[in-house]
Amino acid sequence: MIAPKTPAKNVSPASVLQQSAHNHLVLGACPHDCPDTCAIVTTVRDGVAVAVHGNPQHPATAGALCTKVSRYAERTHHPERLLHPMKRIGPKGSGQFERVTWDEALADIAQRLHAIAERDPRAILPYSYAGTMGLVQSEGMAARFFHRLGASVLDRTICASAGGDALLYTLGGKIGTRVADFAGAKVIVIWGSNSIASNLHFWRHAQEAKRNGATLVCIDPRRSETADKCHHHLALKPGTDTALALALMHEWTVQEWLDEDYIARYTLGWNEMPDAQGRPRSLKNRCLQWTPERAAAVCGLDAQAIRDLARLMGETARRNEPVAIRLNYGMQRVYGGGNAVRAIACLPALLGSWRHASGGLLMSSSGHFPIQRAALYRPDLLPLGLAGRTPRTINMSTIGDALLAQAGDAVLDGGPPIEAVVVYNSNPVAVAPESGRVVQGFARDEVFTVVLEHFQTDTADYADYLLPATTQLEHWDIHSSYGHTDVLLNRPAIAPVGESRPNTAIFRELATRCGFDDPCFADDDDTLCRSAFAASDVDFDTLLTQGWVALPERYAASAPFAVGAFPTPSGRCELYSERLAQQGLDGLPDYLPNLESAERNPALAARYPLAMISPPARNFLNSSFVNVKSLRDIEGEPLLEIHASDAHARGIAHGAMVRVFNDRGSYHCTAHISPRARTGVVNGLGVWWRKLGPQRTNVNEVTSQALTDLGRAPTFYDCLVEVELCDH
Ligand SMILES: Nc1nc2c(c(=O)[nH]1)N[C@H]1C(S)=C(S)[C@@H](COP(=O)(O)OP(=O)(O)OC[C@H]3O[C@@H](n4cnc5c(=O)[nH]c(N)nc54)[C@H](O)[C@@H]3O)O[C@H]1N2
Ligand SMILES: Nc1nc2c(c(=O)[nH]1)N[C@H]1C(S)=C(S)[C@@H](COP(=O)(O)OP(=O)(O)OC[C@H]3O[C@@H](n4cnc5c(=O)[nH]c(N)nc54)[C@H](O)[C@@H]3O)O[C@H]1N2
Ligand code: SF4
Ligand SMILES: [Mo]
Repeated sequence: MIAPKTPAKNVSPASVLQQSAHNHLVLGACPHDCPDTCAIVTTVRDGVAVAVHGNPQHPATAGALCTKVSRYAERTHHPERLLHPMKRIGPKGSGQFERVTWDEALADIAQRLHAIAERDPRAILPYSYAGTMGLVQSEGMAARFFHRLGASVLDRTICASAGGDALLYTLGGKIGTRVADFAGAKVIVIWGSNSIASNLHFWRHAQEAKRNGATLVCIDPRRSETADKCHHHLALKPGTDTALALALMHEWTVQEWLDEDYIARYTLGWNEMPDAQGRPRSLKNRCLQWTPERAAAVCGLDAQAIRDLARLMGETARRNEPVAIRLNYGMQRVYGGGNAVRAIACLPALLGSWRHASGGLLMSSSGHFPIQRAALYRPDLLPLGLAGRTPRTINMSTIGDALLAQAGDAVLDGGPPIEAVVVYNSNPVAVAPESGRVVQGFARDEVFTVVLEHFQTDTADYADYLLPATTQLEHWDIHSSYGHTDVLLNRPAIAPVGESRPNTAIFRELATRCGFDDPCFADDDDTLCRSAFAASDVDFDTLLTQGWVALPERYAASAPFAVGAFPTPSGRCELYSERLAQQGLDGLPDYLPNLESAERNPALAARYPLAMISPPARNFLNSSFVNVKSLRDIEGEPLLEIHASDAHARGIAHGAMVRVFNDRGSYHCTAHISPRARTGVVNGLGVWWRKLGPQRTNVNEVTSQALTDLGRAPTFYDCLVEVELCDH
């Protein structure tokens, strides 16, 4: 274990916890893919983590963790934790393994990867996502190793790249309203986000605003736990957010609620003339085509509800009071998701909401962090392994097709078939779209598969080698956030469980065994943690003693766009994006119907008339925690929420087992006739482990590998299905 260069001070952050002779407290960070990035305090007794609490001294955490992570000790000391390296003995996918030594496993893996790399390293694919968000245990050593090898580069699109690109083209980056500033807003629109389930610490600030008289509005096809607690809920059809946003602009224009001064000074594309090709460059002209009636028909809403929302936002802004939007990822998991985020990201500029610290919009705060990515991940090493070949990129969202593709196929970026895949921090067999193809791909004997995991997940079943990884309680890491603007340090609280090793240690060892002697492979985790923010004035000693440190003001100012200064090429909020136009795309946001919709594909909609969305269940985090019994007991079983009229039309009673299907596949779950579902839309809550669901399937059997308009992201919520009662 690595010792910190500065000895830890005896920290006692806990007014809620008593440090005693038997207990000691260790400061850490929640590693999960969640905007809140909580500071955690682990109580350790006799080498065992007995409890995990929120750090009361970290303002963003305020001493509270969500239910899931409150069970982190249970997850860490779970009886099914992987304790030893294992090698496959049964057929691929059977999950049958025998114990081997680390030496045996690493020697064989290094030898096999090296042999492939000598022929063509692009045939090796690292597959990882956000099992841990830590900058070090995610890609710290892994990226260096795969770059040096010359392996395929993974396009990490599965979650946020449609919205991320949209924000980049509109605002210039993932920058926004500070989360704590929402407490001062007068109107908060929670758009495509179930904050109570997935962003609890934002909800605290929204509650405070509500107590101070703010009006809360939720825009979500599902009547979520958050919608229950807002003053107004607009349950639009999935994938129609752009139409709603354009109708809001329409109303603000005709009612003269716009902030013409802000628009003139700090935006581009509101009033302009057509460009050289004659394409319109005026968002004003476009939105004037979107009356509330037209949008209402598209969205499945009342025109009056749209007018009321426009009035609420418009009049509040005219009174010079802050209107804030909490935008999240719900609406970007459809074909037009990038355009939807672009349209919504234009709204605060039109009302001049950015003038207020408590106005504006927050989607992700990750762009505030000055992470030293080049030093940490060493992309400069990539050409070394390639011996004159061009590197290639594989999109993680089409992993099913990629594993099954032939040499030269587009999904392989024109390169060779995949011969080896190394999975860490991810569970693609459960979470990637169109599971039928994903499972078929991972089942191929020709694909040498290594999985680094805490548990024997659905993906782990397909491993040739399954390697036990440490959890957050057992390793060092450093964290940025996509909800707040603090840096957090995570210290190991206990020794690695069993023979588990940090991801970094495993890739460091593989690098050595492949003969890579670049000095960067000798960096220990302490060095990696320190290098993440090395060039900025994030004070590491404060991190060691306090566990977190706020980013210096120059990176994380309140009211970032009060006087424009958008980090776009024009320095303005780009309602019209010349960069998009140059790619041959529409420079203005427009409504793009779902690929799977009556508008675009009436024949498909006739066969599969229900739109399915699959937002996460509150007590799971993607597919993590599904195997923690106390949390699974709360969720019960895989559910499909369905409106009473849609259920009755199909003879489906509450609690019945149903089959959800389309041309891609089918899965079984229990129907819940629920007011949370609107007519025509079913909610298949995710993401269960396949092997813990009925018939060993989950919701991704029916989702598609089609990609979004921007950002090459998946379209999980652009998915037509039919539902029928099961025979048994
Ligand atoms: N408890 C819990 N927390 C999580 C996660 C988890 O799995 N469980 N996952 C984490 C991850 S990886 C992420 S990316 C974030 C996601 O964070 P959010 O994007 O806030 O995700 P959700 O809470 O699922 O909210 C998405 C909401 O969008 C709605 N929605 C679906 N389609 C549409 C649409 O077309 N338009 C609109 N307006 N709304 C739509 C869904 O019904 C859902 O309520 O949450 C993180 N936090
Ligand atoms: N139908 C549908 N599918 C979805 C979504 C949806 O809304 N609907 N959401 C999508 C989204 S937003 C996302 S982000 C993806 C998430 O997909 P993933 O990033 O794959 O997330 P998880 O399913 O949580 O799997 C993470 C795995 O990493 C492991 N892990 C955690 N920490 C470590 C570590 O330190 N080392 C190693 N080696 N392993 C570790 C965990 O045990 C867990 O099995 O899923 C997507 N899939
Ligand atoms: S999952 Fe989110 S809310 Fe829960 S402890 Fe982690 S950062 Fe906090
Ligand atoms: Mo995500």
